[in-house]
Amino acid sequence: MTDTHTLPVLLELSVPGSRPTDVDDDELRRRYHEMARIRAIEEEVVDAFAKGLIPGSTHPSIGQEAIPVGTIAVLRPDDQVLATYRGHGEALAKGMDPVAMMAELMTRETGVCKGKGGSMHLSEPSIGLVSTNAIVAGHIPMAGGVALAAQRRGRGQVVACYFGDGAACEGEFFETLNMAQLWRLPLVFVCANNGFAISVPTRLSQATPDIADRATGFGMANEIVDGNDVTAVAAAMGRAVERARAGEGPTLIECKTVRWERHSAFSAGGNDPAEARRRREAVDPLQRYRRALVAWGVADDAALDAVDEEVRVLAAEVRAEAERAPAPGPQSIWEDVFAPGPPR
Ligand SMILES: Cc1ncc(C[n+]2csc(CCOP(=O)(O)OP(=O)(O)O)c2C)c(N)n1
Repeated sequence: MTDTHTLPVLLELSVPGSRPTDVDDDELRRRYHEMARIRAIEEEVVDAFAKGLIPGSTHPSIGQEAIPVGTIAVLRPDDQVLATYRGHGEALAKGMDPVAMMAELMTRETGVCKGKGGSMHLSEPSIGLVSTNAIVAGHIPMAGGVALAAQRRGRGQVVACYFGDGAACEGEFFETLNMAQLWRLPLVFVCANNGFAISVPTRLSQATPDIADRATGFGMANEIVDGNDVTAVAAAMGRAVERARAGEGPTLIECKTVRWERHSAFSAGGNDPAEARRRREAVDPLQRYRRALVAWGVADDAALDAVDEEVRVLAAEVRAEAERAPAPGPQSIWEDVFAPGPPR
């Protein structure tokens, strides 16, 4: 079978594109900083996992940073987000404190969920990060419910729901698309099509090359973007959010991207991790955006090198602080649960 599934543009072929006219220089530079910060923190996560500091598993979003940063850049603080186990980027971009996130990954008492959620179950409703979720597609109908509640509140809030190509094969995905369109919910479906569901390439699991097409069957607006181009992602999200706030209903945005070398930091190897790394680096969203900022005269290489260094230092500090945090005490198993306390 021929692989007709489109991929992000290779760095060597990419041209910077035009500078967005509706965004000032500070915001353009902030987006680079944000992508670099997520990358640096994720690299610490991978290293901390390898050293046994993160129980369970963890799913890096390295190489997919343009998706959370580009989409959340156009959201309001009171908009809401639901993401997957590969959701550290969304959590950070939505405003989660990185130390509280890292402490959660290390299941420490100071974690954002007091160490009870771990890497795959982050939640901080006060910043609009409703949840990340380990069940593939399980959060998609939940996002439909959150969007229905937002619609009923009538404050113009929008909900963004992130998921992968594998999730787009689940029945819940189709059911939610149908009801979201029927009820014109203020919901943006953001599919990070990174070409793989664990070990299964999309060409062996998807009947059609483009996931965005599935929205057409429900009469829903949809777009395909190069998910490694933060500017293109933000522009598509801007259109979707405008539509949602205007009461015109949901949009499905398919962001074509490339996965980190393995499904998770726990998975052994995979097909060829070195080849996967080369593929990812060839379409790196950070390098791509760096070129654009330099071409537009918004920043120079020296300034961007300084950002890279600043976030490396910050990420190391984040990790060190999380490592110093205590583990939850045994009494905490009786806290934050619906079941009654210990037998007396
Ligand atoms: C309902 C359900 N089925 C299977 C799994 C096991 N599983 C975990 S991640 C994953 C792959 C999902 O791939 P995709 O949606 O493309 O997201 P990606 O991991 O590539 O970001 C699977 C099958 C699960 N967690 N939940």
